[in-house]
Order: sequence, then C-alpha cells, then structure tokens
Amino acid sequence: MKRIEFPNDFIWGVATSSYQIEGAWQEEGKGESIWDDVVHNTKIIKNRDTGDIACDHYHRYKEDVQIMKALGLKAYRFSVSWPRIFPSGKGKVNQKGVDFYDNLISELLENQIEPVITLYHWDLPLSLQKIGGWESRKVVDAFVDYANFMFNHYGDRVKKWITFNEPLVFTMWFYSLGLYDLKPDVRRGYLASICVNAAHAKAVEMYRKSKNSDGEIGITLNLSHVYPKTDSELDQEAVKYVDGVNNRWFIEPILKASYPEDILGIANKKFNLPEIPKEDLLLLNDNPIDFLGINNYSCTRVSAEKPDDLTSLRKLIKRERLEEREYSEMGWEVCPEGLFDLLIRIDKDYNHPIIYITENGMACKDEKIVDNVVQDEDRINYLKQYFEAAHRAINKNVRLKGYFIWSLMDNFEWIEGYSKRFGLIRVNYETQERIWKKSAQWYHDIITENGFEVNF
Ligand code: IFM
Repeated sequence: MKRIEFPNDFIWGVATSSYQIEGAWQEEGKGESIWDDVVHNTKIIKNRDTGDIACDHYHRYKEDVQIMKALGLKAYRFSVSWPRIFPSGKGKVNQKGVDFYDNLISELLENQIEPVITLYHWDLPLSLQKIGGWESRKVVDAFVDYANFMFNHYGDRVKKWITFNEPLVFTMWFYSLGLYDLKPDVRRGYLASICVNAAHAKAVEMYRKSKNSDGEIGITLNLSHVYPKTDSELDQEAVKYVDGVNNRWFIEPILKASYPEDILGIANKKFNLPEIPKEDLLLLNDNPIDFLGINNYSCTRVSAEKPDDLTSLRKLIKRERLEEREYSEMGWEVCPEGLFDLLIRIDKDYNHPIIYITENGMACKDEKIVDNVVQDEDRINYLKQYFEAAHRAINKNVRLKGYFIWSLMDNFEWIEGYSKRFGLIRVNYETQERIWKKSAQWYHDIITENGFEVNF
C-alpha cells in the first residue's frame, strides 16, 4: 500500500453546465436556447426528457452551494446560459439573469469556493442559430460581445475563464448527427469548428484588454488517447487519422495556431473547404491561452482494414471494444492509462502547457441505496484509478494544476435525458431531494487529506 499526495495548491473541484442543471427555462426573461428547441421540437431525446426543470438549480443554488461547502470543494466550474444574459443573443441585457449569476458567485465566494466560468456549454441563443449558428461570423461577433460583457461585469470576482466546452462535440458531432436542423452534414461541422476557434481567439484578446485581465483564460477540449488494436501499419494509420480528427484538429489551432496538414488535406479533398482565413491564424497566434482544460473519460481503440488510399481508410476504421475491460453505463471503457498517456503526450508535443482536468467521472447504475446513501463503489474505483494516473503524470512534471469531477449532481445528459447518472450527489427528480452517494463522502476525504492510499 502506498500513499499518494497532491501538490499543496492543487485545485479539487466539480463541474456542471447551465442547461443540464438550471431548469427555469423560460423564467425571469431568459430567452430560448437551441436546446430548448431540440427538446421541445424533436424526438431525439430519450424518454422525451427536457431540461425545463432539470435539477432546479436556478431556485436551489444556495442549497447546492452548501453541498459544495460540505464536500470541501476548492472550486466550482459552471457555465453561464448565454440566453439568460442576452435573451436574443445580443443587444438588450436581461438584468434578472445577470443577478442570478451575481448571487451564485457571491454565495460561492462567501463559502470560500472559487468560481470557474465556462462561457459556452452548448446552449446557444436560438435566435443566433436562426442566423447561421456557429457557421456564421455574425455569431462569432455576438459571442465576443457577450464574452466582453461577462469579463467586465464578473471579472473582478471571477479569475478563471473557459471560452468553450468541447468544440469537437458541438461542431463535428452535433452537425454530423444533424442536431440543429436534422440534416447531418460533416462539412458544416468543419466550418463551424473554424468559426469557433476564431471566436475563442477574439474572446481571449478581449479578455486581455478588459479592465479585469488579471486572471487566467483557457478553453476546454474533450480529448481521448487513441490506441491501435495491433502494431500493424494500417492500425497505426487509423490511429493517426482518428487522433487527427478528434484531437489534433482542435488542439493545434489553440496551441500551435495552425490546423493539422494531414486532416486539412483529407477534409479539403472530400468537402472542398474554403481557405482558412489568415487573420484567424494570426489571432490564434497572438492570443495564447493560460491553461488547457481537458475533459477525459475514456480512451479510443481503433483498427483498420486494407484501404486503396487514405480517404477510403477512413471508412474502414473500426472502433474496438476489449471484452476484458470494464465499461461505464455510457458504454465507455474505464481506461486510466489513457489519461496518463494523454497528459504525457500533450505535455511533450505542445510545450508543457498548464492543464486542468475540467471533467472526468463515471455514469453508474447507482441502484443500491443503504441508509439513504447510494453505494457507488464502481464510481469510487474509477476515480481512484484516474486520480492515480493524474498523480503519476504530475510526478513526470506534467503541469496539471487541478481536477474537476463531472458532476456535482445527476443531471440532464443531453440525448440520454435523465437515464444516465454522473453525480456525486443523487437527484431525486420527483422531489428534487439531493442524496449523498458514497463517492461524495470519499471525495470529501480525498480533498481534506489531499491524497489517498493506493492499494493496486
Ligand atoms: O454531460 C456531459 C458534459 O456536458 C460534457 N462532457 C461530457 C459529459 C458526460 O457526457
């Protein structure tokens, strides 16, 4: 048995997002977001669940901050609902929405919990989707105005900012799913991702110029280490491609101010993309981030069959599942070595950036409840292995400064509705009762001791 200890200033936190927990979807002047539209007007969400009420956090935020305090959290990462602040995406401000986040921030600070704000976690004002969404430079400008308002209004008290959460998901994946207008279109996903990077760089520039520029600003990418099934050349090629599309396409604009040549070549051949504006690359180059947020839950395993050329290789790539491994309720492999390898690789390939794990956690069945405590040993085992992997990376000089568990409480899991539970705290959606899980108590002890005994 060995004991591992984290650095003294290591930040232990949890993460949530506005649409997934707030509810109050049309209260006190809030405008409609694309997710309000998706849940009410399509059939793609499991059980036709909606975020109309969600965890009712909008009304229960004080109770929720008390839970965070009892957990001993150092920081809380949450996102702001853009249409609560600007109901039409731009123009007139909704004072009640501004007050809500002012109150939440005050409550956090009074309880010695650092607020960490994500500006965009997918709930785009619907009116901005109607003018082209993330493919439109008008939406880029609206985002920069919104970001500027946020920096100026809250920046005296909020010192850590994240521009976007998981651009891969809300551009490439949502567009290939056809989420916004039900027409799957990968080309548009590429175009949207290019606009999002421009919006990111402009917002960072705005932050540096704002009166409250003495904090840190970064972006959160969902990254997953990619492993080949075998050592064959083909499987290695498959790794290069999948890593290129899922990881490098998003990391390189941010950390190298360029797009990966190989993926650009393939995308151009297939989709005939317009040239990436030189100004975008200059902006990215002139506005480096202070930290990289990484969301990591699992790894990716691939293999490929014989292709004629690289383009057809894409079609022959297969996702691999290893029978001997454990999988979460989302069907994601428990793969702590993937986190370790990812951290080492980012550190090595991208010049030793400061990193926060801005999300990591496990969806579990959570069926066993004893004395009103959910017995989620599987979640504890998962977190233990991931914390240990993170600690090993720190020992190898990776500049990992903090760790945010997804999530504080069970919440609306997008197209899965409420069927998947990621929380440290269970939510009874009938009564809105918050119930501690064993993992919450365990996390409290980790934070208090800043480490734990490893028995594997
Ligand atoms: O719930 C999501 C979150 O919104 C973004 N990252 C992954 C989580 C689990 O799927």
